[in-house]
Amino acid sequence: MVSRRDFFTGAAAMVGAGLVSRVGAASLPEAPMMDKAATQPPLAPPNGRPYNPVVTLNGWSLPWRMNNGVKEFHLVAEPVVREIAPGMKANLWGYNGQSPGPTIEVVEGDRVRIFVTNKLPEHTSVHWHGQRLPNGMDGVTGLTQPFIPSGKTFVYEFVAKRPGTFMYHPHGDEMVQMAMGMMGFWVTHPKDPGFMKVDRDFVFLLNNFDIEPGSYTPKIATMLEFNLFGFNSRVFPGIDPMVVRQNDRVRIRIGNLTMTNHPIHLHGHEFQVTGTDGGWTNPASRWPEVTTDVAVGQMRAVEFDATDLGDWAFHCHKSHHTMNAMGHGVPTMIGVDHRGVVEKINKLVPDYMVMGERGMGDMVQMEMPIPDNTLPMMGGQGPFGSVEMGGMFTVLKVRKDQKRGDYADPGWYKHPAGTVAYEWKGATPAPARNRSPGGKLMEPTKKPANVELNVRNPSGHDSHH
Ligand SMILES: [Cu+2]
Repeated sequence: MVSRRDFFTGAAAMVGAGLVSRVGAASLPEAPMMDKAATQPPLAPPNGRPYNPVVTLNGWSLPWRMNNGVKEFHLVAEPVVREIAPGMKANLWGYNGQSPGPTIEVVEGDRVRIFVTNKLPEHTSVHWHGQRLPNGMDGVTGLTQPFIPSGKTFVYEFVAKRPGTFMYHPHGDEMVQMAMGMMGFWVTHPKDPGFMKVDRDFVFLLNNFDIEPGSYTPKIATMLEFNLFGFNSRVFPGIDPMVVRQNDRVRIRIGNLTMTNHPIHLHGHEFQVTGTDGGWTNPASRWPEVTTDVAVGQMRAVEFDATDLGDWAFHCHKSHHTMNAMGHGVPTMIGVDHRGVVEKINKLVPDYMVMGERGMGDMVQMEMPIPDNTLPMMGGQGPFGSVEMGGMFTVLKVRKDQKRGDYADPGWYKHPAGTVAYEWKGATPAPARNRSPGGKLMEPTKKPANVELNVRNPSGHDSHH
């Protein structure tokens, strides 16, 4: 990666040498690249109006060049290799070395000029999702601009009028380009850095991919049957924790460019939705929640005071979305006793294993061999064993002695003695049970015929995520 220091020194040198003309740019701004999927520290603004920078989960913010009061960014659309989690890489399309692209941070009222170089094998465009801008800067191929041909650079320029939470993505061959990971986050900070100030401001996009175990490239025609669900093109256990100091005011901003909605759930704290795609919510309109649904194309900002110490799960509440590729499309074997069969099969196939007759948790413990370049369907080693999660899952770590501005992982929470669920070792008499079959149900008018229906989806897949 081009370090920020090199970038700014270079930019300053260029300005000093008079290489940047007074009107517009005589040269392209440098395009910083990122080759890591780790969360980068917040990018403190070196010039321009002050603001409180965000932290992009498993991502970074794009440095800019200041040119006569205009913030100039350079995005390069290109094929990238993204580590989805340790043990799995994917061939995606993205911007400046990664997918998603870098977060762009500007301040309300900033004039912004974005150079977009297309290094993809096909044409593209960039739509600045949610922004108020001149129609011709809206990035819709064919409707508001010609497409950006492969190998060409286009310039977008507008004033970031409305503060809030935004996204960017192509608007031309969207089905392919978004399935390949082309998207990025955008934050327009308020002019007054004290407005709705928080101590930590995390941002990320929701993603879905369909990548066959053992392969590297997403299937682009998949409409609903995705097998990998992520935060910023990472899946658990590859998603970094959100580390905060106790009593920090925390904001988490989420953008959804997947094909379905995601009910995002936080443990141990209540939050309020303080921002949507349309701006900040009116304080009188807010109510407390522990789960908020983020629909397709929407952005949500949630806020809370991190009062309670611990390692708190933070995840999508659709259970298929906290599971990786191998867990989808397996038959239900619960309650099927194959012990006798297994012995017979084992004589023929020594490695044969019964899958999931007592649920699928056992399969995590077995650490079954899996194909190259895929991930266990669920896992992630916690202090008490496997977390049995995948996909859209991470941990909010609230610590008393985490220093202000320190995002380093403090390790696992050390629970005070007597505060962890424990095994009951006393007598276990039979519990009381309600034996009434129907309670106070009304009698059916006609008795149903005594027919048992066995419905099975012929594809073996669940098509309702
Ligand atoms: Cu989800």
